[in-house]
Amino acid sequence: MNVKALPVVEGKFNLKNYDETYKGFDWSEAEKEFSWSETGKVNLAYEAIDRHAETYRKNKIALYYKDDKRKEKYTFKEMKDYTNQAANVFKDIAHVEKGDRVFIFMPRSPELYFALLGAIKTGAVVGPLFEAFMEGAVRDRLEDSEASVLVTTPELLPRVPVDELPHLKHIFLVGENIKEEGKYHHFNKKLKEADTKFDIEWVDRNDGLILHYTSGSTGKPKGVLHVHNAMVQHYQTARWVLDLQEEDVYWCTADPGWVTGTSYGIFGPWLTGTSNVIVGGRFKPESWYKTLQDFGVTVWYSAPTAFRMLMGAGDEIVKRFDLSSLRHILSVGEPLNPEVVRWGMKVFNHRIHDTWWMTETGAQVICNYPCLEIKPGSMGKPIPGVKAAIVDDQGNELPPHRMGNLAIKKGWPSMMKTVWNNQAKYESYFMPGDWYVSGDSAYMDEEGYFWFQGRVDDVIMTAGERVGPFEVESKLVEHPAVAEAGVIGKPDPVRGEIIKAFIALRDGYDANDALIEEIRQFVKNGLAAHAAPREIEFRDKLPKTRSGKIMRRVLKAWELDLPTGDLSSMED
Ligand code: 6R9
Repeated sequence: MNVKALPVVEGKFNLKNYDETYKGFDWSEAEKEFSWSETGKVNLAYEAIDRHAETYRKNKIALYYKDDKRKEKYTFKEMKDYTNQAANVFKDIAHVEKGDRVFIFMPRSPELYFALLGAIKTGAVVGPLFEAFMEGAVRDRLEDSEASVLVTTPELLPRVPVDELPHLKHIFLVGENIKEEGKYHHFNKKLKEADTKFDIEWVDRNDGLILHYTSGSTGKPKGVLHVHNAMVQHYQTARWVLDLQEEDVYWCTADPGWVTGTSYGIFGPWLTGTSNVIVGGRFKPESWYKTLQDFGVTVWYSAPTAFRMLMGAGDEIVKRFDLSSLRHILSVGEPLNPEVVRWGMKVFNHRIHDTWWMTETGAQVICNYPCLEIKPGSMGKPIPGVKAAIVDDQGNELPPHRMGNLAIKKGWPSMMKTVWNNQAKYESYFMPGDWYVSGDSAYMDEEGYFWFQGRVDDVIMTAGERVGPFEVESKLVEHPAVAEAGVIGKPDPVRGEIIKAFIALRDGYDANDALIEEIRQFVKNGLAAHAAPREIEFRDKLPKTRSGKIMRRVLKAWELDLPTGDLSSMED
């Protein structure tokens, strides 16, 4: 393999002028960064790890890892060796070949990252699963993908119905003192014994890389397949949107079971040769602030639900930490409430940059950039090289300020390749005009900023007015008593639908009729009379996905006594 040294980052790839770049950008420029431009073949794991180990980044820290028990760090050279060892383990013991599915079901730990990248080096398609999945969820995914290899822990093994999964040939257990027998192997032991040299499986750009299962409102979860070519967009957005530069210390809080935890927890930061912080264990405000402080995190990517929890923990604890290293904060997964942006300005003195994308898009699509003004509440503008629009149900583009389907012109580099075993489902995403239809409802303003309104299914029609649940929820969380809010439309004989809000209160507030009335008035005065919830119900917690999304369809199903659909992605 003819290795090309990486260019020193001189800001060449960081976004300086959005409009100019948008006008002139061509993906072929970014594609030249990768080996296939010279050899025709590529492997993402090589581009993310090995190539750096062959340059001045060899002894740079690639991974800072921390949880309650472990604190470790690994250079790019060490990552190269460990991922080579993992690749050898898969190849020699499990005979993994290109295209085989290797699934990983375990909590975050360095071994998870060695396994995931090692499997990619063998040409396998990797499938990361949330550690919290129960047996049914694990079975559905391993069955549908026909995975032949699983990496898990002894603690999680009882949730894997091994006897019912005929394709599953090898199980690697991560931990200490593990008995090896038949198809069960001790991963750490095998890793230690394996060679640190490995002949990478060079693949085509459009060969399979990763399967992420996502839940829809109906049916079983679907396996969204991404290919190695996605790296072009991971890389480019890591520059433009994450704004990663040589000296950065980056922390993405997402688990690899969620697409954010791979595209931007693994691929984006390492394709750009960035020092990446990975933290295992549970969410605690103090320990999050301590992580930012102790590692000197400069770029931080998290989600609205986490920011709202930090906000709920109060401003005083922020002051106990030195967060002066922070320079760039981003959010994804749910609409970012303007109140949260204002809070971020107050406590961090930084704007939180919202980014919109989906499992299916594979990488960021509509974003706020360091070089662009932020309009709090807006998701920002499409990345250069990608066209986004609001279209009607026939695929016609709508003018500014009209609410409609958020759609993307087919053909961006990280677009899903297919839905596993379900080509019909894949095709159902597209509309005439080569539009990929996201299922989100939004509008664009006259300056080209996009404003999220809700999932198309969640948009409320009340007395002839279209109301996006997000607007109402954002107003609700501005009220000092409200920690979180989920808003649904409830069928009503007179108004078509009425707005019902489910609210979790902040500590120290009591649910009572006076508060209900006060909150209703607050929305009425702050937004519009028709947007004020006619019904408000208090709950200790709102139903959420493991990636922190409020599950409005579940609220609605509970309210109307309807089937809830697939709940495998729901938090306990
Ligand atoms: C990356 C990811 C996708 C759905 C998407 C939308 C919601 C994501 C958002 C956002 C408003 C944002 N979503 N980012 N909504 N503003 N910045 O989240 O992928 O788990 O597949 O979810 O999440 O509804 O359609 P995924």
